[in-house]
Amino acid sequence: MSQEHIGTIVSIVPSPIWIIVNMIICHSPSQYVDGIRGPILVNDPLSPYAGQIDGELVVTLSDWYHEQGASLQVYYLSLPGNPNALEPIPMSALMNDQLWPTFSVLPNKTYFVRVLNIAGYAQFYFHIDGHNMTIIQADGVYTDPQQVQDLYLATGQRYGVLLHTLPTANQNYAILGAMDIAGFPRSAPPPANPNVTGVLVYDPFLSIPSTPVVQQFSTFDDFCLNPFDKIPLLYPPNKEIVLNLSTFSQTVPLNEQNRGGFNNITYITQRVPSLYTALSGGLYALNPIVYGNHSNPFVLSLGDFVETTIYNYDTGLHPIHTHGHTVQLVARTGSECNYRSIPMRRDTWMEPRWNSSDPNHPSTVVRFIADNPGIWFFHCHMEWHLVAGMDIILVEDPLQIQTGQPDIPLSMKLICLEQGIPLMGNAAGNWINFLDLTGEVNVAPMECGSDYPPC
Ligand SMILES: [Cu+2]
Repeated sequence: MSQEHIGTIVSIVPSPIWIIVNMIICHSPSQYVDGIRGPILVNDPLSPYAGQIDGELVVTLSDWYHEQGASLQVYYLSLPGNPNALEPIPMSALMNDQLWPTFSVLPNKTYFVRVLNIAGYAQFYFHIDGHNMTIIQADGVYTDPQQVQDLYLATGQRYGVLLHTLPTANQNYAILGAMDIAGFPRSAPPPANPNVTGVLVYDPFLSIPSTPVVQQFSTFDDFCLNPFDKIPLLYPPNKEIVLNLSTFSQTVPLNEQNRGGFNNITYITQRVPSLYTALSGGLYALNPIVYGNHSNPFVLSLGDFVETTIYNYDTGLHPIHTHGHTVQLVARTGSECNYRSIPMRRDTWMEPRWNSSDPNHPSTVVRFIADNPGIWFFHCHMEWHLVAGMDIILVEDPLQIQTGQPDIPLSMKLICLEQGIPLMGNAAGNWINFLDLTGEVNVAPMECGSDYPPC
């Protein structure tokens, strides 16, 4: 890839946030698992906890494969080659992209620890021997203090916790990041190294602790967290979106693929990016058909109170992530904190697993206000599921997008031109008759890795 995209990120969201940087996202999205990922830390001088913090630590948890993401994606999506749609299992857990990282601390201090799961596939438990933690932030949303023993982080989730160190420096302590291997396919071989250990160093001249054995992690239901700002439950919703999450097959001869999606629609990249369709569509931008059926678009009006219910028709784990919003965590099957008057908000939440013998499908319910015009990706945060099409787009107030962002940055135009991606038109690239979808992409192209041009 010879082009670069120069942009400016303006964030009013307090830390930690993170982004995935993909240089050639259309053809090799799985570069994410190759390591093109990392945290962006946003310091917040107005943090309600600012006066309590003596220092900061950043901990990333991730999974590492010994093959490149593009090859693994080809394997995963191939129905003939992978008939049971088994996700590639990572080889190793990493903490701050290494094994045995050290974190120096002083006794009797309070540290703000930002913990991020930037793995492509694995969920993680997080544990610090001999210490409790106090959650004060989830996905950038401040919470009331909630003391916990351990954390559970789905892919894409971030926590900010306060760690109060012990009064004396007579021992160093292990920090454990442990993959939730119960979430992996049962018939797949387990990871070679599912645990990674770091060290909370009180005194570098004292011994390094060994990897701890935790019989049972003690975690906290994030639907039971309390948002610091006490924003009440949005009521009543005037826009309902129901999404049935499932996996299925594309049975096109010689192009049979394992796919996933919502409402039996698998997301497929269209000829024209949806943002360009919205920008060039005039009033047609309000009509969902112009984005293409396989963009799985939902058009929202400014100010809509949106309720989204996601039913899990698959037996696997699915951490759902939305761009553009933090959503109110209204209900989750099995939670004791459903339909509270002041629900927690965050941008990534875990779907409950479905037991295939259960006629009822578990679900989550979230709400948000459509107050942020844009084309927002809403998807499972596991990279393999994302590339299999477990995604929709929220087309939020498209006429305001046209007003607020009337043009595309030059560097982005050059990237598209080099790849033959049109800058205007409906999903199929038609711009004279915006309602003519002849040519929209209804079949997921054969995956063939990172070769360019695509096969
Ligand atoms: Cu998923």
